[in-house]
Amino acid sequence: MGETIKKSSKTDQYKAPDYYQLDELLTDEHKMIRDSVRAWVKQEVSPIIEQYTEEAKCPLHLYKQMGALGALGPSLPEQYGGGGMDEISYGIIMQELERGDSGIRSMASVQGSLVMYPISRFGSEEQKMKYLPSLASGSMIGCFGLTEPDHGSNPSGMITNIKDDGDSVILNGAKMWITNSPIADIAVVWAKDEEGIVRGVIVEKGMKGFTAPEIKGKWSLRASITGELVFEDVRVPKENILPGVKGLKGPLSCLSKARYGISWGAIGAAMDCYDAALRYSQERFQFGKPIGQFQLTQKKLAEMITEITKAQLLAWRLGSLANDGKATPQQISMAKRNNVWMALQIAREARQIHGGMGITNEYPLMRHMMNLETVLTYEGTHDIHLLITGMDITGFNAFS
Ligand code: TGC
Ligand code: FAD
Repeated sequence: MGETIKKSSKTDQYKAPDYYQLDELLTDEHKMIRDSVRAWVKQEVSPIIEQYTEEAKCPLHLYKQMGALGALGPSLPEQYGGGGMDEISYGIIMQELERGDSGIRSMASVQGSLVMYPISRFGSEEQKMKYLPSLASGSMIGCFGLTEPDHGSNPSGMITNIKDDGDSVILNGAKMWITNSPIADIAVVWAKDEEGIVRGVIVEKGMKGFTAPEIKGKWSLRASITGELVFEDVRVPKENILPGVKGLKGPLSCLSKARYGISWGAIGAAMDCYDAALRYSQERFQFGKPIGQFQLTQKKLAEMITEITKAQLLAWRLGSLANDGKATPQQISMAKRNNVWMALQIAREARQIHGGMGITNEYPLMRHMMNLETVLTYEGTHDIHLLITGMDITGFNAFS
């Protein structure tokens, strides 16, 4: 697992669409960050991603490179190795990574927003010093355990629990669908204490009674590794409990951070599909003409660029609100839901424009499409985000 696959010699011809001159909304620093991540994706991700996907392998060697790029925890404080960047920079980085592949963006999302963020925000000084610099550099890998076999959309029902035992707690339970779990050095695990209050616990690889088997057979996000977390009387020192938060708002605030990144990331996948379809429509001839001359192809392309542009504006405005500390979880839900759905529709339309060629690994369409099925479900499903918006505007809870 993780061994380097030879780079393909195929040239990545990607040209990012910017129909509404959104570049003018970005600072020179944003553009510099964007250009460096875009160039890295072209050089390091595009030449290997189809092969890693086909073989269902995680390109682990990219972690340290992403650390060096500043893609792990970009908007976290610099003091412990975070990037100290603003929220728009964080979003742009996720967009560029997911342009390469949703699995690569997932590697960065989990590490930055679901592992480094809770330690940075809720951890003790000792925990920050011990874990954050190694996580920021990519020399340590983390995972985030919230979902359980019987509690996905409803994490408040979790049964994973900790019981007091002197200087330690004893952890029991199981988590399911955990990105990175089989390769992670640490897991930020959410478990109920004896009063039924959700607490965050840092579990380290090698602790007795802790295993993390891989989940195989995924047709989506194949370049990202997923597994379980199983805890059988795992003794965890109390110093590994995150002292700064109690209750479900702990993990849910991490989700807000990661969902924000996904709302930008999905645009990257859509931009890649649109760009491939536009080029193909100019190069592919049928009935003696480029297929881009047919009105039905133009309808598809025109609708794609319209939806991408709307999503870009939504993400940019959300980023501005986030920079001012004003983005609400509900606004983040709307952007995650809209932009992931938009990207999935565009992947499907772009695949159609490519005809039969669209189902091959010569083009990124099926890979993005299959990946986006996961992105539509994780970090809160498409329907859960709709219900979050519904509750926000009506005041009525339709979850339960
Ligand atoms: P509810 O009563 O609404 O909330 C409990 C407490 O949390 C607060 N809160 C939030 N805080 C910050 N950010 C958010 N997004 C928040 N949402 C809620 C809330 O204010 C309350 O605080 P307090 O002080 O009153 O206690 O909780 P509920 O049990 O009714 O649940 C609501 C619901 C269904 C929306 C929520 O549980 C939910 O979002 N479910 C979806 C689960 C989910 O998204 N799981 C994701 C797992 S991680 C993952 O998928 C990683 S994939 C990563 C990758 O590979 O990239
Ligand atoms: P369920 O909650 O069982 O939902 C099934 C269906 O029922 C969905 O369509 C849902 O929308 C619908 N539904 C549920 N409740 C309601 C309701 N009240 N009203 C209407 N419809 C409803 N989790 C982590 O903790 N950490 C990770 O790193 C992580 N990585 C993941 C990686 C991958 C590849 C995948 C696939 C998942 C990952 N997840 C992770 C889990 C992910 O967050 C959950 O799959 C997701 O939250 C949905 O939970 P579920 O799969 O149990 O579906």
